[in-house]
This record gives sequence, structure tokens and C-alpha cells, in this order.
Amino acid sequence: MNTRLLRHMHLTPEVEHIATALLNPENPAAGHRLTDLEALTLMREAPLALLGTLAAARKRAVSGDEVYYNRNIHIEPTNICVFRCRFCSYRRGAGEPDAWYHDLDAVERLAAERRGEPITEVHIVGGVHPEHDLDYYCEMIRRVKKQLPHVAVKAYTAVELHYIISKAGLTLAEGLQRLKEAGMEAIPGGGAEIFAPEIREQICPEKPTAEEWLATHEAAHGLGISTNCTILYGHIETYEHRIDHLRRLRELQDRTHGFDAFIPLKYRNLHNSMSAVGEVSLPEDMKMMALSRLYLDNIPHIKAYWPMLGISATELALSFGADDIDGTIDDTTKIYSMAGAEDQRPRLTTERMEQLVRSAGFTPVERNTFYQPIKH
Ligand code: V47
Ligand code: SF4
Repeated sequence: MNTRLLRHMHLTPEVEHIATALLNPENPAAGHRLTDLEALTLMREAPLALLGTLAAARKRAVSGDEVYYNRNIHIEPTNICVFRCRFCSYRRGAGEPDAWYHDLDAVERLAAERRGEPITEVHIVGGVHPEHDLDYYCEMIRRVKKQLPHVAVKAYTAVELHYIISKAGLTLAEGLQRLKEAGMEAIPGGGAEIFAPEIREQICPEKPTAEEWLATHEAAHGLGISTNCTILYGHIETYEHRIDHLRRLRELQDRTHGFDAFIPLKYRNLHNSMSAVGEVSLPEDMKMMALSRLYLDNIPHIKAYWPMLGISATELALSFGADDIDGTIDDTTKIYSMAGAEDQRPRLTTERMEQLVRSAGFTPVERNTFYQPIKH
């Protein structure tokens, strides 16, 4: 963007100053690093069009015209969970009518049904079942890998991992090493929610703390396991809480460089004990996407997760800094459909994903879990 155009946007002097610093024409990829105060000023005062322009410029500098997707399936072994996060529409106690549980044989069958398909990733995530232990989690990975040896297993959030590794009496590094030996190659980003204790206490008081979540990812990075990170935004938190959350992620990434992607997860309010809290608007979603791209200057990929955002908003997010739209999924993620996202059985064909990316003006690239392009 030509800096002269900024003058036509009627910006406050503070916003104009920050935008000029971010639009470093010499090297937009390594442009100015936002301070927390600058991030807050942008969130409060910058017009959405400016945020989109700045974030899209940063995205193009980092990943050019390319937008990534992968071919993946989700396996959700159970929705029975020892925790009771107030925003969760999905968890059930054992014995409740719509609780589900797939034992190891059933999980293996779900994997076996997909043999011969061109998927490259299995994403395993679920509730924290009270009776399972580390050996069970390792065995589940081995069974999936036995059926689908060529796929990468991205498994278990830091919440599940912290719980079972503590239960086993091991250090995080020891427990993660066991899972790595069983075939776990990456860790998804769930469970981060909002790190600030005053919000965490209200929305998920029983969950591992921010420090425990971050320590789990740091230990994984130390073992060469790549991981993702998330934020759950748009409920009772403030902009300050969001920026504090991003700062903790950026600080960890400065030390380890182990995060591949950041996923801003929009709070959905159907059928949970925070339903009275409304959902934020589409412009607010785009603002969060843009801020994520601009603030997290050391995390290469920002993911617009289509089962949560919906397809039109995902397309729009590509103009607000996102460069990844996750996978074809093709099956069974219930976390969002149970919380109010419109599609009860999310599935997008590869053709439809490519079309979505092209109509937003970008070039679709199929990737593997580690963001290497797949050549067919
Ligand atoms: O941690 C639960 C979120 C997360 C609700 O790493 C909700 O590639 C909105 O982390 N409204 C789990 N969100 C899912 C997750 C994820 C998803 C896709 C890709 C990746 C990745 C990770 O789902 C939980 C929580 O933050 N969640 N309930 C809800 N009512
Ligand atoms: Fe359990 Fe995860 Fe739901 Fe929390 S968000 S209750 S940890 S399934």
C-alpha cells in the first residue's frame, strides 16, 4: 500500500504512525514488531479496511500468493471428559445419553476405513477420559499408524497430554518422548483458550494453567515435535486479555520456533453454560485474524478454520492475513457443530477448497502436516 493512501483513511495520528511503521517497503516480512500498546491501539481505533490491508501485505510478504490446505480426517475417540469447561458444548459425563466412546478396536476400524484414500494427516482430539492412561494413548497412535502408515498423526491437545503424563508420574519430556516413539508427529493447538488467570478461572477453572499449557508445548518443541497454538476469543475477555495471550505465544516462539500455525477460534454459544454470552460479529472475526497475522510476526502460518468460521468467512479471512484453511476433514469433528456452527457434518472436497482459495485471489497449495507442498 502506498503510504499516501493512508492519509485518505482519516486515521488517528497514533494509528497512522503504527501503520507507517508496519508498511516497511524495504522488507515487509520483517516489518516493525508491534508492541502490546500498539496492538491495542489498532484493535480499538483502526478501520477494518486498514487492518486487512496491513495483514494481507504481511501475509503476501511471508507466503506470497499461496494458501495452504491439507487432506485430513478427524478422529474424536470420546466426548467424555473429566473437565467441565463452561464454553464446551461437546463434553459429557460418563453415562449421559449422548456421551460417546470408541474403544481402541473402534478407533482402529475408523482408520482402516480410510485406507487407500489420499489423506496425509489424522487429527485425534477428544475429551479427557478419566480411565485412560499414557499406554492407552500410545497404543491408539500405534493402531492408527498400523492402518495408515503413510499419514502423520497430529494428536491430543496439551490439556489431554498434561493430564495423562502427570497421571503417569513422568516429566513432560519423558511422556512426550513415549508418544513420539509410538508415532505422534505433531500436536494440535487446542486447550489454550485465554491464558489470563482471571478469565481462565471463569471459563475453564479445572483445566491446566497457562503455564502448564505453555510448558507442554515447550517440551514438545524441545523434542522436535511441531505444534500449533490457538486462542478462544469473543466471549468475556477484553482486547487486553487477547493481546496478553498473543504475547505469551510470541515469547515462547522466540525461544523455540516450534509453532507452525496459530488458529484464532471464535467462541460459538449454542448449548453450553455460557450461552447467554453472545457471539461476536464477522468484522470482529476479521479484526482478530488481522491482528494475529500482524502481532505474531514469528509464527509462519495463520489458519482460518473453516468448520468454525463457515465457508464465506473463511474466504474473507484470506484477505485478512490467513494463509491456511485446514483440511478437507471429511468426517467427524463435532466440537463446532455441537456449539452452533451451521454444518452438522463438516466436509469440503479438495476441488471446493481449491475453488474457495482461487476465488479469493490466491493459489491453493496442498500441504502435509509440516507445510511441505504435496506433489501428485
Ligand atoms: O480447545 C471448544 C475449542 C478447541 C468451543 O491445531 C470451542 O490444527 C468455539 O484446538 N466455541 C479444540 N470453540 C479444537 C482445536 C483445533 C481445531 C482445529 C485445528 C486445530 C489445529 C486445533 O475447540 C478447544 C476449544 O478452544 N472449543 N468449545 C466453542 N463452544
Ligand atoms: Fe473437556 Fe476439552 Fe470440552 Fe474442556 S473443552 S470440557 S477439556 S472436551
